[in-house]
Amino acid sequence: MREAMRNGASAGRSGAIALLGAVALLGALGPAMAQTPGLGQPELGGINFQVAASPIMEFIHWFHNAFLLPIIVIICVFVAGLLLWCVYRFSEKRNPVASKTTHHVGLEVAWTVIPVFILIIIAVPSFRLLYQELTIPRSDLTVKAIASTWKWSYEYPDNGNFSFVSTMQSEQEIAERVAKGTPRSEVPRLLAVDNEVVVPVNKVIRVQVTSSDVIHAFALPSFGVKVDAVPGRLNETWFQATREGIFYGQCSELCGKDHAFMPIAFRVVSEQAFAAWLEEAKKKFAAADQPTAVAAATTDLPAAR
Ligand SMILES: [Cu+2]
Repeated sequence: MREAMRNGASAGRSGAIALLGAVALLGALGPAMAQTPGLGQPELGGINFQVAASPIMEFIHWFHNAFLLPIIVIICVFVAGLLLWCVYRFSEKRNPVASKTTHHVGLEVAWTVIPVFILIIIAVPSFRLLYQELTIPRSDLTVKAIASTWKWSYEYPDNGNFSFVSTMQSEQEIAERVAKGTPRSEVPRLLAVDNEVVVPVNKVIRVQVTSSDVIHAFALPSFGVKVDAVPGRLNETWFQATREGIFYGQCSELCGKDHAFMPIAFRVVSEQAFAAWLEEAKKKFAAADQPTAVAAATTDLPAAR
């Protein structure tokens, strides 16, 4: 891109157009470059969920932060207040003669019925969220994620059926990428990988998840996705990324000694950028897909004589 900008400055009208194009591309890449803290990766000292980048994660944010949290705060304050008031009001000093009351029908009905109503109120959005997580809409693209100790491989079954392995990068490899111009925020320690999964923005992505050895779990917090990777089973989940950028997740099932070192990296790009990447990836990863060539035997086996 820098080269395009340099050429653009030195050559006449077409150069100016190229320069404009490069500036436009820079502008388009802008949001992805300046990674919002907490978007697609954890932030230092963060206590909230990661920033939402899918409708499901927005629903999870609302359900937890705006719905459940106020309910549990009200209940906790009420119960703690009641306890403190009882300690104060019914101490031996203020209440020397204890009441002999053992039953109160009205109270007993109230403290049974009110919690039931609270649970029913919570159940309504809870089941709605579960339903939306588990019902996969018409998908535009399928990505198959296969876990193994301790890396992920990915397949694009409906887009050329190529596959590739994605492994965590060492700190030295990260330093090399930063030296080549990748923003530091895009390649966090213990999360950056060599081959990122690339998907288009605003499209429904169906993710099929399985494992080739032990149980792992596929999780991408900013998309609100977490599903077990079970050997011999094909689990499914989905997400619709609403913004471009790089999104990281980790294996979320204790799977063995390198459980902490098998990150998941999804890069969300525009539809055009995805089409361009797809063409390149088909060529790049096709070579790895070729069956291993075995030299034909030219001499008869001793047993065949
Ligand atoms: Cu694992």
